[in-house]
Amino acid sequence: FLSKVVATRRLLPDSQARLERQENIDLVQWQGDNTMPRDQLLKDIKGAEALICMLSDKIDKEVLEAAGPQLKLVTTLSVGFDHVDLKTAKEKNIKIGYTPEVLTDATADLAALLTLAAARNMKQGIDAVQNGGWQDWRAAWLCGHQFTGKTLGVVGLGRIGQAVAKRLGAFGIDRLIYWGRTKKEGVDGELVSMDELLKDSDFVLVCCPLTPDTKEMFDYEAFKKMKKNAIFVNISRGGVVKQDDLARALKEKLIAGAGLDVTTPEPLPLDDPLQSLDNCVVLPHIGSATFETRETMCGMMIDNVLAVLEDKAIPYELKR
Ligand code: 8YV
Repeated sequence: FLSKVVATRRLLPDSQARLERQENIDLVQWQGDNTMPRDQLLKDIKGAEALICMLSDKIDKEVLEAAGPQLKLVTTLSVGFDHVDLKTAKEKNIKIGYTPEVLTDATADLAALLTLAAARNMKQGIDAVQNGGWQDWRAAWLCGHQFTGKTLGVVGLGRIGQAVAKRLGAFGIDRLIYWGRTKKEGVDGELVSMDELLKDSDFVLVCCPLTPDTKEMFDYEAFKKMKKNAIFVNISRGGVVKQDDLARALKEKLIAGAGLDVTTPEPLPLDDPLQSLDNCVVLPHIGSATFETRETMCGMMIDNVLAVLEDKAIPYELKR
């Protein structure tokens, strides 16, 4: 007898093959390159025992109810879970699977890349080379900001935040300060107030989850408190930033630059004010996108599915 499993995407090759090999699974999988349309998900999820989903799928009450009472697991290809209605899932006794830890290095690498790119005017540099702006050499042309002796402020010094701090430490960062709910033991950094972090940091790195507390915490007032030479980097969720305020702050040169892997909405529309700012580097939410990491993440989702179908504890469960 077959268990229905819905996947809103294809997985990486090894994991895809493994999923297709499972003889006890009736796999219903979206094959398109784009996000599985919501009406399709609402239809397909009916009768499913497990759902394999991703960040761009909104797993709200309507989806969980459309599934029916046999749904046991929602497992997501992410460490973030702000796209899942945890409250309804709990009420319905649906387990949540996620992919912590394995994406720390890949995401921290990308955060370092974005910090460097924003600090060293990579967007203007590439544009100059490609569009004829590289004509002459001037001493001050495309000068950016160096790390040596500077202060790094991390908002949310969890696993990823610490891994980014380690990477940027190698570039000469002198002082690490952070803001968060708890003091981190064994970390060579200082827990400070948000005001202090904004005032003292040369690089502000956002690595915290999106919650009602962190929603739009970076607004015009926050950017106004930052240094004029500050570089703002966000690899968490677009929702922690009031994006129009960020665009305004960059335009008015309240801060020097920004590097973003996450925006609101995603994809970022071509006519969004951030697109035309040469001091804002935007990447399309690819923090965990390395072959190694994504294959591992896909494998974890399958481990979760196989466990739940055998009524076993799932190995990568979000404990609530
Ligand atoms: C996602 C992410 O995995 O893990 C997260 O929370 O934001 C990314 O690593 C990726 O966008 C696919 O959902």
